[in-house]
Amino acid sequence: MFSNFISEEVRIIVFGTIKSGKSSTANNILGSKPFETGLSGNGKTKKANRVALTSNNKIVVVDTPGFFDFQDAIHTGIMKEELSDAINLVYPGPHAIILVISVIGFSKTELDLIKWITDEKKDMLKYIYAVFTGRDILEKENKSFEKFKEKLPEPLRKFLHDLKDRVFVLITQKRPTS
Ligand SMILES: Nc1nc2c(ncn2[C@@H]2O[C@H](COP(=O)(O)OP(=O)(O)OP(=O)(O)O)[C@@H](O)[C@H]2O)c(=O)[nH]1
Ligand SMILES: [Mg+2]
Repeated sequence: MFSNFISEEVRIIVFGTIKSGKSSTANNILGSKPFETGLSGNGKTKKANRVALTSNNKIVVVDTPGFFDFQDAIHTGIMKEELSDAINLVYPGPHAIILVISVIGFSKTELDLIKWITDEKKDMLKYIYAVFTGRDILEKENKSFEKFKEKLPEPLRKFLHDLKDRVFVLITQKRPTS
């Protein structure tokens, strides 16, 4: 398995807006399902959670609660609290911070978040990877990711362009209805 080829621990934080598919992405990376996923309720994931791949503990993934409204998350301090909780769980620091975005749930929250990262959290940028969940939904509509990207707001397209090859479009878990 992949984990047999890495000699050092790899520490990954998964974050993003509510219901974007963070826990599904985290499970996907680990190849098991330690994190609860689903559409019901106000946010399945309540606190930053750390799970290490059990075979040899070489992949550590921290799943985080989603935030619904970026301005609210900043003003109430939730954003800072969530991020510092997650960072504390990956001492001495993360190798990757995965920003999860759903192809169906894209909103102003993501735009605000990206602006915050690029303006105020530049030190985070070198760790950021973007994962779009819901590739199956694009496939169902016969839409390529390139076509999907054309419709995205300019700041997000620029952000993705600057990430270069650190952008992935995945099927992390199908919605129960599909
Ligand atoms: N069709 C489809 N559905 C997905 C995909 N990834 C996740 N989902 C669905 O999206 C819903 C939310 O997934 P979660 O992984 O729980 O999302 P989350 O961001 O962790 O949610 P919270 O912790 O509640 O913020 C679930 O019903 C998943 O089945 C995908 O690639 N395709
Ligand atoms: Mg979750």
